Amino acid sequence: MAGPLKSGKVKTNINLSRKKFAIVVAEWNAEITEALYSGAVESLIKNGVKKQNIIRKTVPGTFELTLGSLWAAEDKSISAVISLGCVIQGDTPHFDYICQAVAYGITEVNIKTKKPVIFGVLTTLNKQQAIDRAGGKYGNKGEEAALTAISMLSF
Ligand code: DLZ
Repeated sequence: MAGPLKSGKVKTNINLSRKKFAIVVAEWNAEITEALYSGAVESLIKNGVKKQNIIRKTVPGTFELTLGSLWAAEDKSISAVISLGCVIQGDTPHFDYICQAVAYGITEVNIKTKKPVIFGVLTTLNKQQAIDRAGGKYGNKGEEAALTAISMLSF
């Protein structure tokens, strides 16, 4: 995995067994987003999060991650939200609109709720690039997003 979180475990002095996480999963490209979800869950558990403290929410597509993540973050019991989606470029500019909207939307949710809302969205040119980043040769974006959530809670 690129970035600072290579070991799969985050050094933290917070008690993760008491923290509750929401994972919001987009259904579009489900084969990929389910792999991201598994990576995120495994990573949270490996770092001491209790299975019953991981709440899954599903939205239709990546565009809907913004509102779904806002709803999840508004729940007072939730410490951090992990937003998972996969947008694969097609023949029209739709890709650009969805990617821009969700990146901006998730940023807004972070600011509005003052909670870590992690951008676990793959934006790829083709399906193979997505497979490579959903448990393939370039790691798992879901795992990376989970580690980022824990890092942010340790701020
Ligand atoms: C419409 C659409 C398209 C073309 N591609 C994707 C995609 O690659 N990944 C994804 O998560 N969602 C896609 N969507 C659906 C939109 O995110 C959204 O659900 C619809 O535009 C309805 O708001």
